[in-house]
Amino acid sequence: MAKYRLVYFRGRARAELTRLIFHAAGEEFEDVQLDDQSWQQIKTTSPTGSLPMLINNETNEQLVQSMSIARYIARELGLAGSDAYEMALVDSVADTMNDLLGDIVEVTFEDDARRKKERIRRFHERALPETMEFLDRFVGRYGKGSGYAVGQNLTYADLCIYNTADQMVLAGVGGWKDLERYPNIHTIVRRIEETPRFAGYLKSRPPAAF
Ligand SMILES: N[C@@H](CCC(=O)N[C@@H](CS)C(=O)NCC(=O)O)C(=O)O
Repeated sequence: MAKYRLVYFRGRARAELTRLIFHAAGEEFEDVQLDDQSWQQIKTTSPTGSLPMLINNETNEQLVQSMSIARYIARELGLAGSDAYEMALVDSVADTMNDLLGDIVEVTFEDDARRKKERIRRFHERALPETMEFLDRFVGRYGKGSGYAVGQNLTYADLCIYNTADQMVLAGVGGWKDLERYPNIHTIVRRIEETPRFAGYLKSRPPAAF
């Protein structure tokens, strides 16, 4: 039996980062993907009434909040950085990417076509370039040419970068080409795509609506 069960909807949004961390570490996990009807039946079992929720199958302990879950699993599986300072640098990339993911999720769930177009315009005018210019410099400084975001090894910071870019494309907010002007970021994204254990998973993922 897998130690952990990750419960979310049939989509990527706030759960895919943790899925990527499990895959990066080669750690088996139960990937429970609910439809809305099944969710309504168990909503009261989530401490916050929301998903994602991580359940330890051995202790039945639950954890909520997507970034807390991702950080916890990354620490457990050795993908969080090598010392306290490196961990903080990794977290700062993750939080930066999570802010951008928030913008993308907002666009995804915007039903009004005019407001959606306006949000996408603002995303390209401000959020995307400001974030990526900062991050590209950051990776140049702390990745030190390793091809990873921080230090000499893969951490969940790299997975956050990939995941946010992937969700930007999935949401129709931007394209992979938008990353080409940020060389350090582009290198990380290509590297994740080409790493065999990810390539298999990325190709086998079911199509997702969000
Ligand atoms: N800050 C929380 C947000 C959780 C959240 O808003 N989850 C949404 C899906 S992305 C949800 O559970 N919606 C269903 C509901 O509230 O009933 C996190 O990052 O986990």
